[in-house]
Amino acid sequence: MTTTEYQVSGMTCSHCERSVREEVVHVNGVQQVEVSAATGRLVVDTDGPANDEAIIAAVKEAGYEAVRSSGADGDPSDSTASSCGCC
Ligand SMILES: [Cu+2]
Repeated sequence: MTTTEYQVSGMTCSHCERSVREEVVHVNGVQQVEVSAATGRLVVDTDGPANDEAIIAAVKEAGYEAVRSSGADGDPSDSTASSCGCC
C-alpha cells in the first residue's frame, strides 16, 4: 500500500470534496481516498505506486487542479476558483 498526497485548489465545500473523491476512487489501483476542502489536501492510498497522471486527470475531470505535494509542497497556486455547482 502506498500513500500519496496531493494539493487540490478550488474546493470550497463538502460537495466539492465528494466530486473529487468520486472521480479519484475510480482510478486503477486506488484503495482509499481522503479529501479535505478546508486544507485542499487529497490523500490517496494505492495498492502499488500511485499513478500521478491518472489521479491528477481524475481531479481535473471533477473540475479542480491537483499537484503532487512531495515534501517540498508545491505552491497550490492561485485557486482556479472552480465550484461544484453547490458553492
Ligand atoms: Cu462545492
